[in-house]
Amino acid sequence: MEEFYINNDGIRLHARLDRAAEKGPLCILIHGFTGHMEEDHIITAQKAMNEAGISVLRAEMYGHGKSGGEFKDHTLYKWVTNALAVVSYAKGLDHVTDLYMCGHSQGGLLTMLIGGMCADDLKAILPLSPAWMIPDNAREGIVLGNRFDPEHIPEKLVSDSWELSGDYIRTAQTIHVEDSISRFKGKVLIVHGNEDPTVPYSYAEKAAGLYSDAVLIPIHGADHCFVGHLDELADSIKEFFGSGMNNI
Ligand code: FER
Repeated sequence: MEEFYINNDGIRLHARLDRAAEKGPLCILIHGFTGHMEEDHIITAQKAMNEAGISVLRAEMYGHGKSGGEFKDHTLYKWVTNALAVVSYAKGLDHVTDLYMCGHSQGGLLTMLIGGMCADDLKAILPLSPAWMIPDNAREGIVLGNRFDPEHIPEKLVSDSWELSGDYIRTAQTIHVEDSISRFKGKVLIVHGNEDPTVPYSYAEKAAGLYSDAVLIPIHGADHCFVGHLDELADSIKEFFGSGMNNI
């Protein structure tokens, strides 16, 4: 494992690279809202990909883990800018052939957005429990179950465990994920627990229907982070890379 920082216009993005081969494919892997790269479901995804012969570049986004920026100041726009820097870094690595991107929850939404922006760079994307209702919720005046007036966005949003700037909402309200979905023509693997209390499973079904080449693997009885179902998450990923990707 190599540990380093990727510079994104002065913001240091903490990264870890786990190589699977001398030369070969690489998957970028991103955590969710309040998450980081050492969470059980992130490590499970990393190990499954390594076992499938794919190197993994985990990176932490603005305001998360050991990366720069404060949590309260993060926005999806900042994460998009960060992720583009990570894609650019990965494209510059000599040992990388095909490039993939995977992310959990808000990182899954990010993966869908970057899929639309880097459609020619990414051979496949793997949104895990992707939180792509965030922009819809922001327009409706809901953030993680907390209500606000969507036409008069407060200066800050506060819950028991986090505080966010109103800019998080202002930017999220302008994002229309369907546009990103329609731009990505490669293979998509969506893995989602059908008892996820954070992101409705129906969003996974909707995304799978909208992508031109998507597989949806439901994990029965699993919650948002696949607690107690990590083996099934690993198997879904290994199966996708083992059989699915060889057919391209
Ligand atoms: C929300 C629902 C889910 C939200 C964020 C999430 C900020 C993200 C969850 C995650 O990444 O685990 O309303 O608003």
